[in-house]
Amino acid sequence: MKGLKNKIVVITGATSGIGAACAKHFAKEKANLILLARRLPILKELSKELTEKYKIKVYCAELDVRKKSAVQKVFAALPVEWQKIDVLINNAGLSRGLDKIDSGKSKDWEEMIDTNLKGLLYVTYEALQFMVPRKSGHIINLGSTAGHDVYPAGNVYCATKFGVKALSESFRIDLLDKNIKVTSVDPGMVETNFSKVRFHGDESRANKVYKGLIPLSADDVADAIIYCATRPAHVNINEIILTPIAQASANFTYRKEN
Ligand code: NDP
Ligand code: 8X3
Repeated sequence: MKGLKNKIVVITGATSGIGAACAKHFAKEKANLILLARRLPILKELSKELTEKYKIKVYCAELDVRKKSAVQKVFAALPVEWQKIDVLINNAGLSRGLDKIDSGKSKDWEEMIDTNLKGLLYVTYEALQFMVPRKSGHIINLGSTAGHDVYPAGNVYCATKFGVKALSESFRIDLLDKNIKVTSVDPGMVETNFSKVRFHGDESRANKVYKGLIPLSADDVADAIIYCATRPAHVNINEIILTPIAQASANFTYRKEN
C-alpha cells in the first residue's frame, strides 16, 4: 500500500459532507491538505481541528469553483511548497431541485452544470499544470449512481454526473502517457447536506430521502477514496460504485416502513 504521509491532497468542497470527511480521513493518514470551498470560516475551523489533532499542514482558500478566474488565482497563489500536488479530489458539487423537465428552473440547471462540470474542469486544468511536468498525480472525481442510471426528475443533475463519468474516462485516456491516475468514485445515497441543498433548505423534504433505510455516511465514501489513493504506484482504480445495502441502483431501493 502506498502511504499518504506528507503527500499534498487538494479537496474541493471541504466544508461539508464527503469533502469534510475526506479532509479528516486524509489528515489521519498524515497527508497535508489544500482545502477549498466558498465558506472560508468553516474551512479555517476544520483546519484548526486537523492541524492540532494530526500535526499536519493545511492551506485553506475561499473558492467558488464556478469562477474560472478565481480558480486560476487560487492555484497561481499557491506557495512553492504547496505546488507539488499529489491528489486532487474533485468533490465540490450539488443538485438543485427535483423537477420534471417541463417545470425545471434554468437557474438550477445552470448552477449544477457550472459547478459539477465546468468547475471540475477549471480546477482539474489548474492542478494538471503542476502534475503533468512531474509526471505524477491522481485525480479523483465524485461521480454518482446518478451518472449510471437516470431517475425521474433527475434530468440535469443526472446529466452532470453522466458528464463526470465521461470526463473521468476521457481524462484517463488523455493522461495515459503522463503517469497520472484517474478514478471516479460513484456513490448512491449518502446522508450529507446534499438533499437539503437540493430542496433549497427544506429539511423535512430532505429527511424523507433517507427514510426507511440506512444510507451511506460521508465516512463510508471517504474510506473508499482512501482505498483508491493508497494502491501501489502501478495500480489505478478506474471506478468504484458504492451504495447502501438497501439500494441496488439509482432507481431501486428497499425501505422498511416506520
Ligand atoms: P454537501 O452539500 O454536504 O457538500 C457539498 C460541498 O460542495 C460543500 O462543501 C460545498 O461547499 C461545496 N460546493 C458546492 N458548490 C460549490 C462551489 N460553487 N464552489 C466550491 N465548493 C462548492 O454534499 P455531499 O458531500 O453529499 O456532495 C459532495 C459530492 O458528492 C458532490 O459532487 C455530489 O454530487 C456527490 N455525491 C453525493 C451523493 C449524496 O447522496 N450525498 C451521492 C453521490 C455523489 P461551500 O458551500 O462551502 O462552497
Ligand atoms: C446523489 C445520489 O441518487 O440522490 O448523487 O442522485 S442521488
